Amino acid sequence: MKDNLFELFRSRFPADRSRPFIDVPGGATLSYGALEAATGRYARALTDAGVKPGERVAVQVDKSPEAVVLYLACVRAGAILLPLNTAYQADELEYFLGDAAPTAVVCQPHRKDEMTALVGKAGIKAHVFTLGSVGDGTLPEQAADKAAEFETAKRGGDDIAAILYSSGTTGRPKGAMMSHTNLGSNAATLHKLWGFRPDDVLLHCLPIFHTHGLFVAINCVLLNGSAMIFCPKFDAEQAIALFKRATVFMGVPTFYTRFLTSPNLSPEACTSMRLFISGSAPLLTETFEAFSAKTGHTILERYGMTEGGMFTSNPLDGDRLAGTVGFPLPDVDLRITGEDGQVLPQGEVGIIEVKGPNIFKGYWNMPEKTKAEFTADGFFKSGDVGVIDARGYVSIVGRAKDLIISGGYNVYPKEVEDAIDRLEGVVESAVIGMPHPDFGEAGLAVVVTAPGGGGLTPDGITASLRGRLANYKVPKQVVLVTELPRNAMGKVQKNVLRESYAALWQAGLGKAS
Ligand code: MLC
Repeated sequence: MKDNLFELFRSRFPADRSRPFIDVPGGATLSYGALEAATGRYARALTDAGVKPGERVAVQVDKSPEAVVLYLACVRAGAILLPLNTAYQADELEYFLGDAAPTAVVCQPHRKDEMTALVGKAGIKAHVFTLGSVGDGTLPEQAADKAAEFETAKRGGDDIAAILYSSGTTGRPKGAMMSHTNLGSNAATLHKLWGFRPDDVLLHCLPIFHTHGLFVAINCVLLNGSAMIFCPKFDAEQAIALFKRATVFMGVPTFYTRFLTSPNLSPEACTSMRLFISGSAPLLTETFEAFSAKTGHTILERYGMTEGGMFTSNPLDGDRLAGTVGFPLPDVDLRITGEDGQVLPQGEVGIIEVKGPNIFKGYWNMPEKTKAEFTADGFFKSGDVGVIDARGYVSIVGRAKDLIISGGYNVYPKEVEDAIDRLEGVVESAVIGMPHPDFGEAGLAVVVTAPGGGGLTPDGITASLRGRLANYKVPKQVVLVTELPRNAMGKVQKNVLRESYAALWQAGLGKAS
């Protein structure tokens, strides 16, 4: 039982269980005692619906204290949590359901019929629960009648606690399997490295269906047995007003650029804050410097990905350097390799490879893909291009894979291109990432239409994509062309497109928002 992540967390809960865990501004609060009881009830509701250890529970719900309870109830029941972005559309969901074959699905109340139909379409049998944003829905209703006592399921450290899906440069989205040890070890390392103190209060404004908001942020708080202020959605003004009640903040770079546009960001607003952390996308040096000038705080940038949580971090004590992601975590081996997989000397640019107790167990149902992503000696090939300087600081200098990071979300051009290419009247398309003042990068689609165009317009294409792809994947601009530039091998030259449209964007033809 002790290898079950829930028990690790429970061993760190405060002795006084009336101490707060979650505080929603203007809304609900949840103490550690209430958390303990509610996870027992939710775990019982899940197991009564037939969920057994090792089976999947797909969750697509709004951010709420109950959603956190559900995460921990899944872990406690030994089930595998499958968190899904609320922006995912029917086609995306059908694939995840079919691939992961969950025994239970928890969705927003207004999407119950749609989800039930998707379960049928995906050809699986799953109990559909609902959970709303204010603790409403069939799951909390049914859980209310259950006993709070629940014997935590026995799990080994290598058993899977969660599967997080990400798309890719080719083929179907892949589900990264994170074990109890993967999550627990990374949380323990970060908790120590970032110097969590008993009285810390984390201001939580991230979504909770991805690694950053779900695991990095919440797991540190749970290991600390302390409180978090839990905002349902990121709002820069609200967050700045809440700094005075908090000590630690974690955000994506877009959060910081939005703070910088506020007249209320000042040293006074941040007097109780001790640590600002940034990740999920590159933090521009301008943002780092402007934030320091406006608040006196040096943002701590760290680096990681879904397939292993965090890999590196700038130091808590010591120089936090702009443009770097700091040092490998104490329990993470990180190396830079060349094209033939040879390990490169310090100072040379190559692919970042990582190994450690946090690195995922592989992709769900994809042994071949898993094998391809690991080296013979067990390092995970991150696909990021980096370099290590003489002091040991790691910098990310590029990506080996075709990926756009928009507002902290990964968008794979291939997936968007496939969706565009399926539209009637489209011959082919190329999606490229363009610098964007708010989201860091945003997608631009360059589309070749059939002769006559079939009446397709950029707005029409955007509208068609909205129902098929999560909104953050929909390109911010679509341009129609007669052909795409290709090299001698017939491959589309995205670098040429980036160059041509960089000028177009700056000339104001592109919409920057
Ligand atoms: C929203 N939109 C986005 C977007 N977020 N478009 C591109 N990229 C995004 N990230 C869409 C909206 O749906 C809307 O479309 C339009 O853009 C404007 O929306 P908005 O109101 O300005 O956006 P908002 O709701 O405020 O959301 C922006 C945001 C959010 C930055 C707050 O994207 C966010 O919380 N990002 C955090 C992502 C995150 O947690 N990543 C962690 C991954 S884990 P329309 O069509 O309605 O006009 C990971 C590992 C690691 O990467 O290392 O951490």
